[in-house]
This record gives sequence, C-alpha cells and structure tokens, in this order.
Amino acid sequence: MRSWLNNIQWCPWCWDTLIIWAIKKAFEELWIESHKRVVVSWVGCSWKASQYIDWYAAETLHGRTLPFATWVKIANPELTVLATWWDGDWYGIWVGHFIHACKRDLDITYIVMDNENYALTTWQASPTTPIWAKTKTTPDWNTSAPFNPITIAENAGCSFAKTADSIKFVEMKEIIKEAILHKWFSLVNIHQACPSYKRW
Ligand SMILES: Cc1ncc(C[n+]2csc(CCOP(=O)(O)OP(=O)(O)O)c2C)c(N)n1
Ligand code: SF4
Ligand SMILES: [Mg+2]
Repeated sequence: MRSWLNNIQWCPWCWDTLIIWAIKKAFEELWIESHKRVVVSWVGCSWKASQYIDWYAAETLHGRTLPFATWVKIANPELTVLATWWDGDWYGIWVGHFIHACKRDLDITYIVMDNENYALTTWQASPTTPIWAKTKTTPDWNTSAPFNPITIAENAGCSFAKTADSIKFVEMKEIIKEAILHKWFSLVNIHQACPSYKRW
C-alpha cells in the first residue's frame, strides 16, 4: 500500500486518493483474483487512477473509456471490468457513450469521480456544477442547472445507479462492492471533494 501512496501526484488534499483506496479495498474484500481485475480510464485529474491500481489497466483516449471497457468485457466475460471516468468527460463531452452503455447493460462497474468541474484544465463548469457556482467559464455565476446523472442513467435503462461521497469511506466502499456484485451495468457517481477548485 505504501508504494502506491508514495507515488500519488494529485494535490496532497485530493480526495481521489480515498476513492482509489475504497476501490482497492472493495476488490480485496470480495476476494476477486488479481488476474481477473481490469481498470480502464482516460484523461482528467482522476485518470491517474489506473496508474495507482496495479491490476491489468488501460489508459484510453479522451472519452473512450466505455467503448474500450465494453470490448474488454466482450472479449473475456470472466474479467471483472471497472471503468473510471469524470463528470466533465462522462456527462459532458462524451455523454453519448454513457447513455448507450446504460442501454446495453453489460456487466461493467462504472465509477464516476464527480468533482463538479473540469479540474485538470483548471476550473471550468461541467454538467454537474451547481447553478450558482462561480468558475472560470461562469465568472459571475452558473446559469444552467446541473443535471442528475442517476435519473439519466435509470431512464436510459441502467439497473444500478447510486451516489456515494468520498468523505464517507466505509459507505463508499460498500456501495462500490454492491456495484461490482451487480451483474449488469452499474454506475456509482461519487461526489468527490476537490479542495483546489470545488469551493462550493
Ligand atoms: C480530445 C481531448 N479534448 C480535450 C482535452 C482536454 N481535457 C483534458 S482533461 C479534460 C476534462 C477534465 O474534467 P473532468 O472530466 O471533470 O475530469 P477532472 O479533471 O475534473 O477529474 C479535458 C477537456 C483532451 N485531453 N483531449
Ligand atoms: S485539482 Fe482537484 S481533482 Fe485535481 S488533483 Fe487537485 S484536488 Fe484532485
Ligand atoms: Mg471533474
């Protein structure tokens, strides 16, 4: 455990670290063999997730996490496939993949680290930014209401869509375990504390 914690390159106060820890614990507690674990990620602050999880891993192109994860699962259904994505990417730029993954309903566990802003690109509004929040792209206040990923997922056919909170470690870990055990597509939208930019 020390080795991956020593390699962390997020802001020292970033709650992504707790999310990764919860993911690792969830897999350990479910006794999933390490050669059957795969994590797929892409670009964003949280993309480093796959570098801190020493399973089979792929860092794909911007927005291609789910298409890639889909083909991993189809190629080898024995694998437990975890895909990690973030609010700006998943709910904004590549929202089409999200809708169709819910509809297709394959056994993929999808973790969204939702810090309510585009953090790596330094603080722009995302689809989950609160309506009154100030960011670089909403210098006075955000004029559009955030959408609800859970409702959208359910309406698109997702049979497991839950929220978790990065500051509630045990609850977050248990929800991740439930999602892994769910044998269809599962979404866990984690409210991720990002003290550098999420100041609301
Ligand atoms: C094709 C492409 N377009 C745009 C970018 C720039 N870019 C890098 S990270 C990012 C989004 C970051 O926001 P989010 O998805 O919420 O992840 P966070 O950094 O907040 O974890 C964008 C648009 C890119 N890397 N590739
Ligand atoms: S900017 Fe936010 S999400 Fe990115 S590493 Fe720092 S605290 Fe974490
Ligand atoms: Mg974000």
